[in-house]
Order: sequence, then C-alpha cells, then structure tokens
Amino acid sequence: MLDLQHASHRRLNALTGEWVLVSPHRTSRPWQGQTEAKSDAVVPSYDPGCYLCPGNVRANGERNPAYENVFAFDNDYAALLPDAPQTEINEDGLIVARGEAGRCRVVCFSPRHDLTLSSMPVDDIAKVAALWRDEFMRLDADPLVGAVQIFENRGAMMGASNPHPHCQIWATDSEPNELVKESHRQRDYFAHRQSCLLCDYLALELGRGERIVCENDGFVALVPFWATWPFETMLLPRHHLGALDEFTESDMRALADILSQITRCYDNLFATPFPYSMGFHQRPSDGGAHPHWHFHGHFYPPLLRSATIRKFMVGFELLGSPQRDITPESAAERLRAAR
Ligand code: H2U
Ligand code: ZN
Repeated sequence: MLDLQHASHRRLNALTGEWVLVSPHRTSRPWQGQTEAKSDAVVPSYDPGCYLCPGNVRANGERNPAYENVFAFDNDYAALLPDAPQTEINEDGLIVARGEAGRCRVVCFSPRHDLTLSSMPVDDIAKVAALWRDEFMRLDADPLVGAVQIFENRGAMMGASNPHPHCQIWATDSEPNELVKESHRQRDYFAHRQSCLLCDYLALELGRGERIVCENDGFVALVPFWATWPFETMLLPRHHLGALDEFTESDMRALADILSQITRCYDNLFATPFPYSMGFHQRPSDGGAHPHWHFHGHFYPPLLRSATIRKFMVGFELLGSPQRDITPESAAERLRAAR
C-alpha cells in the first residue's frame, strides 16, 4: 500500500492528464532563499490616483462613472483585439503561427478601493457573479469568441497592478492550453463511462472528506488530490453546470458564498490579503455541445509556508514536472482550521 503521507510519489491530475511529484518528507528543509516583504500599508477606501475608483480618469483619458456596485469596461490595453487578422503561417509544421482575435474586459467588484472578496458582504459578491454571468453570456454569443476566461490576480506577488478589487476577462478565438487539456480529459472520460469526470470526482471527495475545505448547498471548495501549489483549491458546483449561463439565482448565491468562505480561509491562514491567481473554467464558446464539461474555479496561491515565503516553479519543475512538499491532505487540514 502506497503511503501518501510519507513516501515520495507521483499523483495524476485527472483533469489535465499531467503528473505532479509529491515529496512529503521534504517539508522540514531549511529556507535561506528569497523572502517577500510584508506590506503593512493602509489602503484608503478611495484613492484619487486609482484608475479603477469611481469618477476617476483612466490611463487612456476616459472617466469612470460614479458606479455604486460593479463596473465593467473594455481593457484599455487589451491583449487581444477583435480585428486581429485571421491569417496563419506554417513552415513544415515547425514554424507555425496563427492570428488570434479576441476581446478583453476589466471588472471592478466594488466602488471601495480597500475591499477584497474576503471582506465584501456575500450580497455584494453575488452582484459580481451576476455581472460575470452577463459578461459571459454576451461574449459567448459573439461569433468571434471561442472561449471565455475570467480571472483575478490578487496581490503584487501575483502581478496585480492595483489593489482595487477587480478581475479581468479575456475572450479568445481559440481554446487556451489549459482548457484544451481539461476539455480533452473530460470528453474522454465521458465517452468511456457515460458520466461526468468532475461529478464523479466530487462524489469520491465528499465520501472521503479529507481534502474538503468548506462547502454550502451549491458548492464545495477542496484541495484537489493532484494540487500543485501548496494551498491550491478547486471550487466545484454540486450539480452539473457547464457554464455561467446555466446558473440559477441560487447557484450564483452559492458561488458568491463559497468565494467569501475560501478567501477568508486564505486570509486567516497567514496573510491579509492572501495573494493568488484565481479563475473559472467553463465549457468552450464554440457553439458546440459540451455535455462532459463541468464548471469549476481554481485558486492558485503562491505562498509556501508563511506570508513571506513563496513557491517558485523552477529547476526540476520547469524541466521535469511540478513538485510539492506538504501534502494536499495537510494543506486541506490547515485551510479547514483557518475557517
Ligand atoms: P491587473 O491588475 O490584473 O493587471 O488588471 C488591471 C487591468 O486594467 C490591466 O489589464 C487595465 C490593464 O490593462 N487597465 C485599463 O484598462 N485602463 C487603465 O487606465 C489602467 C489599467
Ligand atoms: Zn480604486
């Protein structure tokens, strides 16, 4: 019997088909590497220099409305533009490139500059979820768009340009790499078993309980068996939903509540606000049927064992495969204890 808590082993990411190396015995190694500065800066509720605060002028000269809840606008420095030429080059299959069109949006969660998902009331997070659904449905209906990625970078450590609570939406013509892997694995599983990979996985996890962090009527937050980042989590709806357009009001409420719960766990663990990249994976927007696709959220926080020590994906991880020291089970236990 493989001892998952003590012996080094590899775990399969059932959702992507990739392997992660787990080395539980390595947690006591000393750390003499880089540490991150802890910011004690007090964030004001309104910052006249912030390009996302209500009424302020953005970098391109446009003025934000005096919004009272949520606010979305076209990214002034969009990584993808709708009029990119759809041409391609291909030299012997070795030098290959394709034009990529798309649209980029920025979504402000609150007029308050100093709030985070963890400090916002669930009612207000539900307004953000409603805006995500509206944005998704509009982009999903756009013939230019093949996939919609909603994501939030929180904290300077993750490259967020501004503490004002906000996220981005990138709608691409083609499916990005992560979506391609997950589409493929879910389609394969569905074809072989006539059931959904993540519905079945969630049932297994609920039966065991050891990797569950928090839950409500509609959603479960857990540390996936194959988690790569030390405190990585996944948010899963209890029933099968492919994308935000299928969400009822109660699904949205449950999503808002689980976001509030998990971000508070993170903040309580060892940093406020806890840095992360998070985002939702949903079925592609290519007009096809995707019965195998199960909506979910990923949280990828970089912190390793304290607010000032972060994990780097370097060395073996860049050249071989990702690796983690503390086990997903012990990470889940620590997050649960921080509720
Ligand atoms: P990040 O913090 O995740 O970088 O998101 C902020 C986005 O806001 C970023 O993509 C955009 C940047 O291009 N932005 C504007 O659209 N207008 C501005 O005036 C400044 C920043
Ligand atoms: Zn602001």
